[in-house]
Amino acid sequence: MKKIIIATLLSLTASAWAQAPANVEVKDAWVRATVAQQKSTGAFMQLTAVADTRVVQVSSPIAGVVEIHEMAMDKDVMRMRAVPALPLPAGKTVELKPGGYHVMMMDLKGPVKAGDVVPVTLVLESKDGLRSTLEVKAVARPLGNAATAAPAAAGHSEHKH
Ligand SMILES: [Cu+2]
Repeated sequence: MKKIIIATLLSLTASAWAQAPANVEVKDAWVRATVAQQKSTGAFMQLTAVADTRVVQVSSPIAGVVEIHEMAMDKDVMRMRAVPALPLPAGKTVELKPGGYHVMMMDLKGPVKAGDVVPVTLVLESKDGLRSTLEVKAVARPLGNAATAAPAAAGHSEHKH
């Protein structure tokens, strides 16, 4: 009898712990590879939360400073700026992509080569303030085409004139 109670308690604990990381699904995580002397790059992914969640902090061992940025129009100029948190509304896929939200990695400790697997840690906060971490493995992709190399110049801004 005692054994059963302990087992039940253990499984409750396990599910409470598992709940937070499983709360957010990550798809297609990647980092833009760098060229020589480049000191910053971006990480991109698709995030889908089961319940309302916010990404409140991001870190990576390859970068000294990591921020969440958004690209936004400011008087006809596309600029990026740091946001304190990235909201992940329940059930809605939030896409971090060139030209939109991205994880900005600055003060890089070395070059990022295509094929490198870059660990990225997201700190998530639930609606009731509970925090958990989510480990993401982002694969570095080469600077291939203009769309990924120059997100600021591509896209909507050109159509507004
Ligand atoms: Cu940025």
